[in-house]
Amino acid sequence: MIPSIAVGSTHRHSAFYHDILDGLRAESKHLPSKYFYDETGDRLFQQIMNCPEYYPTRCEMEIMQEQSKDMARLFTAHSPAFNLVELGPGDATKSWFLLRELQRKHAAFTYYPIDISTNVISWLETKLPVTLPGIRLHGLNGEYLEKMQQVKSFSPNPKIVLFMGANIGNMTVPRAIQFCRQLHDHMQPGDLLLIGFDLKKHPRTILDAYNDRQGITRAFNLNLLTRINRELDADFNTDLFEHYPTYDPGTGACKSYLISLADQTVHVAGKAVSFRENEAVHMEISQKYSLEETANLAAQSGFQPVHTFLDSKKWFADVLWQRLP
Ligand code: AVJ
Repeated sequence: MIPSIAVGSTHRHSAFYHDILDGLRAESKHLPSKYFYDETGDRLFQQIMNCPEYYPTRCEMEIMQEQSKDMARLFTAHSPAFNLVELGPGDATKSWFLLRELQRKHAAFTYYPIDISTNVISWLETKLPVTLPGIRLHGLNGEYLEKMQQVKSFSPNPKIVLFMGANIGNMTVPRAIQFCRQLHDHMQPGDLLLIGFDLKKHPRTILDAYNDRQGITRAFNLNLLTRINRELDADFNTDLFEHYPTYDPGTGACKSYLISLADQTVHVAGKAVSFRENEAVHMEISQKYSLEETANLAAQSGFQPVHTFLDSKKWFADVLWQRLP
């Protein structure tokens, strides 16, 4: 029998299709937050970063504005010539301060931003040479680890890897350990890694950051349902799901859920998915760390902490690690 070419067949093999349906069919329903970032999601995230309640971006920006000089000093002392690899640079507004300091010091480095979005890479390749004339820049479009491997074939120089913006928070702690071990395996002994962590602080401050009064974070979560409707021929009614952010100060896990407000059946690419009233769909984790916990993560993944850069409120840390042999 030849399988019939049914409605939705164009989606059948996409990773998006499989990830969404697997998540919705699981015992505890979940949707991967990496899919938040379509065009609308990118715009909503920009708006979140401007919300009064969403502090992490401003804290890390302060670190980069105030301490890039110290960072650049540590980097150039480490190696006269190096490859500066940035994972998920966004518009590089934060790393820009570091790049400028490195240029001022006439450091011999090539900047390799790695991003899954072609837009991000082409934007950086057009814009950065304007404000940072003479920058040696080689954008790479694709998966982090795969592209890191490729950097080695371009240049044998030591690597300094940046993974900022608390993006590591979107992994559970076990996943973060696994990811840092993979980074370790893609680096050489002595190479440096700078990771941004959102730190534990008053639980109310954290919860408010994911529950802004303007409802932008709510829209950010619901937008994934709209994206699924558009790209997978689904029929979610976003009015029947409620944004429910949580923060557990014990574990440091900040999790967002969508709660079904009714017994309902939704169709995704022709497949029926049922929700009970009050059933939760886990959307995103933004894990918070203490400084001790970041040091434990380093120890468990083959790195030695070298330096900690904190903002004035001590709400955010960019930690510098060195890869052990
Ligand atoms: C981009 C992953 C750091 O988890 O704080 C912001 C994304 N989600 N508000 C975060 C996000 C809801 C953000 N990161």
